[in-house]
Amino acid sequence: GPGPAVKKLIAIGKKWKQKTIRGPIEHDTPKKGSKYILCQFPYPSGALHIGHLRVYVISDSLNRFYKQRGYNVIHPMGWDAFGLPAENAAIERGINPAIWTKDNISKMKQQMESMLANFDWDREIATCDPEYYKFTQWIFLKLFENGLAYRKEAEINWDPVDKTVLANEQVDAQGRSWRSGAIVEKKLLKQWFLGITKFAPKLRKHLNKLNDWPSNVKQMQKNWIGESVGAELVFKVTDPEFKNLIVFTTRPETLFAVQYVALALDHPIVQKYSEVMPDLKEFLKRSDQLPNDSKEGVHLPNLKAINPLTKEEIPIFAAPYVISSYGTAPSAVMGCPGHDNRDFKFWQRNCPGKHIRTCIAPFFDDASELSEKEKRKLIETVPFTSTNGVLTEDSGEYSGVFTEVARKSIVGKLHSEGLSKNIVRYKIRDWLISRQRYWGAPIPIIHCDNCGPVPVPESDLPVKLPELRGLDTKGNPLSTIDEFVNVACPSCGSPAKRETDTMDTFIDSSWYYFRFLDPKNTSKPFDREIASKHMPVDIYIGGVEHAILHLLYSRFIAKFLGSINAWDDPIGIFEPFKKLVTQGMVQGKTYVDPDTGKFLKPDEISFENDTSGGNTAIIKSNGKVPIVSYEKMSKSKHNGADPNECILRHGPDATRAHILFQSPIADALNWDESKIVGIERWLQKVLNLTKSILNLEKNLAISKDYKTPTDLNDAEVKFHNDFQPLLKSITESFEVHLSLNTVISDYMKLTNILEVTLNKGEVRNEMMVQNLQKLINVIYPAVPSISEEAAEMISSQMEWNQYHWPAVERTTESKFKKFQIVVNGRVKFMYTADKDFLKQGRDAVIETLMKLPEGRMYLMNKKIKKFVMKFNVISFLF
Ligand code: ANZ
Ligand code: ZN
Repeated sequence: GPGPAVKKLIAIGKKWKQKTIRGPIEHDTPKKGSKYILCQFPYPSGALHIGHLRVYVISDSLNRFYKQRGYNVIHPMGWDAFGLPAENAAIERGINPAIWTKDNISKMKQQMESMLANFDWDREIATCDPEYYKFTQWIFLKLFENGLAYRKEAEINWDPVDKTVLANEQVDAQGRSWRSGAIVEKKLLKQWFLGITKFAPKLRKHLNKLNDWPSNVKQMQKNWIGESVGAELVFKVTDPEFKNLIVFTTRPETLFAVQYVALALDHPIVQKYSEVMPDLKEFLKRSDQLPNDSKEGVHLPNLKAINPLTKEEIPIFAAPYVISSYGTAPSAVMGCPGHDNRDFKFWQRNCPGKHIRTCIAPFFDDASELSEKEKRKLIETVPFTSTNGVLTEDSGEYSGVFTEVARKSIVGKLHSEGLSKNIVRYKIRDWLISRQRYWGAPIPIIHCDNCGPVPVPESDLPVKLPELRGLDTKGNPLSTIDEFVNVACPSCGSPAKRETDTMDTFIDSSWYYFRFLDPKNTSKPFDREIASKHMPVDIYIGGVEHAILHLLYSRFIAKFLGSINAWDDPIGIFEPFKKLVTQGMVQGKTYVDPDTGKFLKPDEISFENDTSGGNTAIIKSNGKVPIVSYEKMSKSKHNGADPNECILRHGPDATRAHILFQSPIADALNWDESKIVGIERWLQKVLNLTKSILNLEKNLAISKDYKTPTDLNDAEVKFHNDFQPLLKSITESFEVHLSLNTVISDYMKLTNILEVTLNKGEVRNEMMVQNLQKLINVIYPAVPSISEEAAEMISSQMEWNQYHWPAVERTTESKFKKFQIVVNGRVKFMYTADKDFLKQGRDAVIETLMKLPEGRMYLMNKKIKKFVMKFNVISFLF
């Protein structure tokens, strides 16, 4: 168990718990405006894990800092409460998902309080509350009204474990579900979609304005949105039924090297020819089993395409590597093996040995730093995929022209012939939002045979989830509840059926930051003025795993809400999060048996003292030394850490400071609880120091507006000058660099300066107290209960505002200066005098020096040939 010193830290945490979770009280600095500091709200699983703790420690520290700086801080907390775990618990254990969720919320709230998080609990929301999802449904209706919510039959991602549909964003590169990890299946189903693609140009363009976002997150969004600037070119085909075939290309200047056209398997030409080509029909049948990047293809021998520029006839293939169209023109590609990797591979496989054409060569200007060898290598590279180059000799009037220039004039020429159209394409697809599950917001639509899909009238919102005792089926129980399903059509009154799909929970979280600003509004999701005043969120803290999903959806919904005038921002870009902070993962210490490769449980390890005074882990069963590494925490690796236990063992402040200290917030944090002792020692030192400084003089009290005196002695100057840069560094680490690990190390440095200075005893007591107060002020964001404890001691002796953020003072100069006395070019001795010493003039200076013992030794009875005094040098030439 913890020793007495640590026990005291734990007790202090308890003593100040209520006060610290209420946060700093208002103080008298004029308000500088407001700050909206938000951390991603959690799913109420029932237990905070250490990753949660890290986010909340970061956001709470920033919250307290800005409050001390005089801002009105909005720092809310709520619950992303719909979703599958509640439903699965309900199925497995027969518990009502609403009750399960409520229980978990109250457990997690307690855990947040035990780490002293200061959240605006009066803004608390849970997305599963009817008062909340009423407005999730309202937003859906607005999307529907604007043609941005629609239902269509589509090939969708089916998660066979969770028995529901997933959005593209929720399937990883390996084709697995983000939630269950199951390999996703394709199914054809009628589903609801949101028109995020309509916002693709703005979602792409405005990424450039997000200067305070990590560049990796922006890059991931860019890739996901997948903007391609190119042209649709018309290839005539030798089939009277089709005549024209449209390809999309970003490289029209490669037309001189095009050797074939490839069609997606769902292209109407492919569909038609499969009727008469058994091999094609058979190929289509087994195409499901082909990998995504398969370079197989089938030649359509009875058909040719005509290159719109060279008028040459070229072959046509059906090829699965051409990605099917979604609603746009049927997909086709002009194949250019000499300049494109995918086309090159396709050509090698389907036309092995056949000549590969090129029409672009690298261009080297005089300034090129490449060696002849490197140049030759580049010239010989096939495919040559660079977009920088010049067109080769066989390119007619474009020979020798730079690619960019050739591209523009070729497109211009084809355009005038009606064979080209400039176009920007996006890879992103509309957002599939219907889920065949119970625990989500019902889609507010009624299907009527006469009227089609009819929106539920706004006055009938929310469409409430019918209560269920317990669920016993996987799949969607809503469709089996007749009272829920059977309703009258709101439009014509005839018997109709309610939509039984619920919404993807990512819709709930795509607008929650608006609701936090106006959480009790019963008539609207949020007030326009209030939202416009406080949006965007100033600092948003969360995990990088949401780089695409949540962060892209939120940007979309914020822009949509902007487009319907639900909020306004002065620049009109409707970005929800100004600064984004993605905190690194917390990794657990993992022990592996070197013989078996098995992950070991903590109780399979013992620790022995090693020669250097540290601990060596030993495997109990075989006495061997395990392999130690830090890895993502998981049950199977037995490397998890429970934040509650850490708080119980070390108190909340030590836990908080330890988390901040261990690594920069964007980096991975290797969790090692044993390293917390350094933090504990520091906290004890802060308390001891407070006591000692206050004991310097009984009844010492400095006034609230005590100023650093001007008549400082050397020791005081040094003290002052060491202290101020650290205060500045701490302030900037919070405000500018978000470097919270250096904040903690600066705290320790400040503490040491105080301690050393106290021990030397050369600084007047008032100054010691003044700087102690500043230390206690600035540690408040990270270790609030220790700050409170010290503040209580100080305040019992004098009036003082603990929640004030100290201003950084300028460093001062000493009144004194050290002068070098130089004789015939050599420094003979030093003399400390008032810094204005030289202003007395030559004679007075010499007279003073002559009186010194060293002066008598080096200067007396000599004839001065030359005398110079400048800066801190006094020079004699004899
Ligand atoms: C000819 C060409 C020559 C191309 C060349 C590229 C290089 P990004 O910008 O990455 O999306 N493409 C067009 N539609 C496609 C589809 N449905 N499935 C697969 N590939 C498709 O790439 C755009 C390029 O991807 C287009 O430019 C086209 O190939 C191919 F040296 O046209 B390109
Ligand atoms: Zn109707």
